[in-house]
Amino acid sequence: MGNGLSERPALLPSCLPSFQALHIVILGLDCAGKTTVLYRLRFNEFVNTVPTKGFNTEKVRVPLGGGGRSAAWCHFWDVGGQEKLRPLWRSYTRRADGLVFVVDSVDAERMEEAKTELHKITRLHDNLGVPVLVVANKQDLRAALPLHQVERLLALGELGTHTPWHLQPACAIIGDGLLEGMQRLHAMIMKRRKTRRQQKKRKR
Ligand SMILES: Nc1nc2c(ncn2[C@@H]2O[C@H](COP(=O)(O)OP(=O)(O)OP(=O)(O)O)[C@@H](O)[C@H]2O)c(=O)[nH]1
Ligand SMILES: [Mg+2]
Repeated sequence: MGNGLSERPALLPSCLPSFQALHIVILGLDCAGKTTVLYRLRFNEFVNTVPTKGFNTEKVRVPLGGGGRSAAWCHFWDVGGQEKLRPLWRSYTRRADGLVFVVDSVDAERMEEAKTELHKITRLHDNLGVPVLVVANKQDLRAALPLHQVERLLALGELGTHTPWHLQPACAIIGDGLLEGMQRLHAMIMKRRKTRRQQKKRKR
């Protein structure tokens, strides 16, 4: 994979203004690695996690390439993935610009469950058309499913023509793949905004 966050300087602190920050919600089954993703993006280091009982939130300036000159402020919401917490997801996604759906690539047994949750959340009226970055996490482990199998088991092709998605292999503990994934998500969000602006203009 390479080109991971681990090879980059620490991200800028989140004390700078965050107006116009993108609202990004990180979802996925429990133990998929959501909080590890969040803190890798925020601190550019591995943070040992405990299962999330509610949510974690961080504002992060995510570099978009181009020699570090361009970046996007993202306000991340990482919501606990335990079954009893999943009904809460929809209240976090209501005004989301983008979703990050993290899957444990080793957990073949629960891919079906992950698929059900992914399709359920993307089909909610408020989330129609919201771009999704699917993170195939834990690719550092030997038993990790290859990307094409993750794509098939999650039935990403059935997400619908209105939901742009990108499947990104990643290892959140060292950061591989996360920055590339975020850049793809940012590009999808910007494309959607442009399309919506053009549609509004045409209606006038
Ligand atoms: N090997 C490996 N382990 C990982 C990776 N990402 C996360 N983990 C581990 O997976 C476990 C669960 O990670 P969390 O980030 O707490 O998972 P979560 O999705 O936030 O779980 P909930 O808060 O319960 O929803 C931890 O032991 C992490 O260290 C990865 O890329 N590779
Ligand atoms: Mg968590």
